[in-house]
Amino acid sequence: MNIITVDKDPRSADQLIADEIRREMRERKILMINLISSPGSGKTTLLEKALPPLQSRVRLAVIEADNATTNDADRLQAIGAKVEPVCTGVTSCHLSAVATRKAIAALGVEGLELLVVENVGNLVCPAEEDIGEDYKIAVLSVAEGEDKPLKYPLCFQEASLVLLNKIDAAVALGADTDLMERNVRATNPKVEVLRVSARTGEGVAAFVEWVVRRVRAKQT
Ligand SMILES: Nc1nc2c(ncn2[C@@H]2O[C@H](COP(=O)(O)OP(=O)(O)OP(=O)(O)O)[C@@H](O)[C@H]2O)c(=O)[nH]1
Ligand SMILES: [Mg+2]
Ligand SMILES: [Zn+2]
Repeated sequence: MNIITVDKDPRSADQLIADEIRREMRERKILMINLISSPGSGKTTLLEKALPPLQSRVRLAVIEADNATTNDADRLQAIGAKVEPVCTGVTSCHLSAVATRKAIAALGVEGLELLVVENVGNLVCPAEEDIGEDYKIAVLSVAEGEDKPLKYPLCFQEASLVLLNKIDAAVALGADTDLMERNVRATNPKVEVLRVSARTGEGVAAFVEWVVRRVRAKQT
């Protein structure tokens, strides 16, 4: 069987814009993280738990990308975060570098130390797109099935950190969390993995420390 592969042109217009964003964030010493995952893995719930302790230590803002609705942006605004919603439109399944640049301009990032992006829920395209971030962080919930890292490897290969979420529900779901973590490491042996529950708050402090360490590292 012939398998057709499609490679991305590294000099595409989008890539040039991502490079521009990365340069601006380097000059401004702003750490930019990009949360990617399938729909419903718990990105927004994790941010609802992690942003209050993060906001007491670093100046941050959030870009919230969704197909439709500003539901997630509203949720984060409700906890006092500065948020720029981006509706990608129902036919677009990821945040592009172009849309990210527009959101950065609308937000006004002067004086920030951290820019958090919640990408559209989708295990494929957001992993392919460079939006100029320092780190992609993949959120994988134990409800999704242990084989997901093997079936959608790019998401985990591109990530520097994997948050294994909903561990509070692992027993009820009969999920094998150790196998899931092994499958994550099989796709990316260098990746860091933190087990968390956005519901109970377990592991969220470790995630906050992971982010703050990198915010400070970028400033030195
Ligand atoms: N039991 C449990 N449920 C969780 C946890 N985190 C999130 N949820 C639930 O999972 C559902 C989806 O959570 P969201 O935070 O909206 O997920 P999301 O990844 O932001 O979803 P999209 O933005 O649509 O991709 C909600 O019903 C949450 O309450 C967790 O740690 N444990
Ligand atoms: Mg969300
Ligand atoms: Zn897409």
